[in-house]
Amino acid sequence: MATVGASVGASLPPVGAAFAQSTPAAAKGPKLLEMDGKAKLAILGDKPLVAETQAELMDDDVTPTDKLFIRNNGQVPDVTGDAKAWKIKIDGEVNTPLEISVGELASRFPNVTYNLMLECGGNGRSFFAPEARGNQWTNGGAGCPQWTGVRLADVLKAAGVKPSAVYTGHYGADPTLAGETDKPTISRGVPMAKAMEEHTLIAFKLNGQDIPLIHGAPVRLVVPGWPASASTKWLKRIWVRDKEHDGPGMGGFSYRVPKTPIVPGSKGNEKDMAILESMPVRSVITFPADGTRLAAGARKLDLRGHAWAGDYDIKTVDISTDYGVTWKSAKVNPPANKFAWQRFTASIDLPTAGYYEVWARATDSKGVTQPFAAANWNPQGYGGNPINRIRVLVES
Ligand SMILES: Nc1nc2c(c(=O)[nH]1)N[C@H]1C(S)=C(S)[C@@H](COP(=O)(O)O)O[C@H]1N2
Ligand SMILES: [Mo]
Repeated sequence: MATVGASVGASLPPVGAAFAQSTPAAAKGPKLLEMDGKAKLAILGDKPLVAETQAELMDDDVTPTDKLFIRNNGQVPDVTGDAKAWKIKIDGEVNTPLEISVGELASRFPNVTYNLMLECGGNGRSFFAPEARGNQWTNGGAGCPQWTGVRLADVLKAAGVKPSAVYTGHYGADPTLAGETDKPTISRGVPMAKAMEEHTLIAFKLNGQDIPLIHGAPVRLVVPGWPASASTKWLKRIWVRDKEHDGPGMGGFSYRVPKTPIVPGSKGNEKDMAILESMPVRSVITFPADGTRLAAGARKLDLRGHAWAGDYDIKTVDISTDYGVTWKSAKVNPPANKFAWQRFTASIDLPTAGYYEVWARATDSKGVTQPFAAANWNPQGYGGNPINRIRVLVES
């Protein structure tokens, strides 16, 4: 196999230079995170803290805790005292409102462990042209760690969901950016069917350990496959609603995509937007890194990556080294469980020395494939999932 040497990213044209719209944030050289227990993730914002996982750090089958991306909307709350005594409330359209501690939760309901995707609704935003409002994620607002907790469905059943229940509303303990504690920083929810899905968890462990503070200690929701904004950290309350939830982050252009395509860069109409539910199909090449230089004579490249598709499985991943003229199928592994990402591997030929772009394109179990450029432009940039591209130089 070819040897992988130093990155030459800076000396090559940006990925997809042929695509005028694509200037990956990484090319600008992001500031790197310095935090105990965390890898040097790429900082996209520091107030609130937002950091994404570089593609080459997304290579593990199970995302290690230190490599999981971070997305806060407000401040990190003070979480002190006995984690097991932390209480969450279930109220609203239920027969018996519950106030239950993390300790009781873990002992009263079956504990389950799954590898579950957590993906920011804005993942891929940087691929939109013109630029959409918000953190300029490339593909690193996503990870697939192992979560342990109880099923939200079991807890809701114990409270007795009324026929009038339509939607959940989630509340965390984090103060707003301005430091207010009397109003929610963000409060999103999901339709009852998603709340009752067996992989939707109230989680208290991440990769077998207590959830670190930055990821929602001591207890958080994990609503896999949907925008992670519903996966409330520092969980305090689940309000079962008799209508679609209307907390901060539910209205306007937030986590919504146009029902009919709008002119890129236009204002759009709030009334023409629909809530983004299942996340779109995406692939990320995790090895080699973008900008890899291969030694002279290298004629093969064994690459690998992950692909996932919200509520759906990955059917195929195709690789091209000639700007999409020809494609070759990658090998795609089954997911560890539903809502886990899938490993793909491919051995590709590099017929001559020189410059290549390697493209990966995943297709999901509904037959939906990644577009060549971020499609369905929207003001806040959701659903940007163009084919993944890396640059490789074979020295002569
Ligand atoms: N309480 C609370 N929960 C939250 C958020 C937040 O700001 N406050 N951010 C959400 C968003 S937008 C994302 S993408 C995920 C990120 O989870 P992570 O930081 O553990 O990766 O948390 C979600 N849960
Ligand atoms: Mo997010």
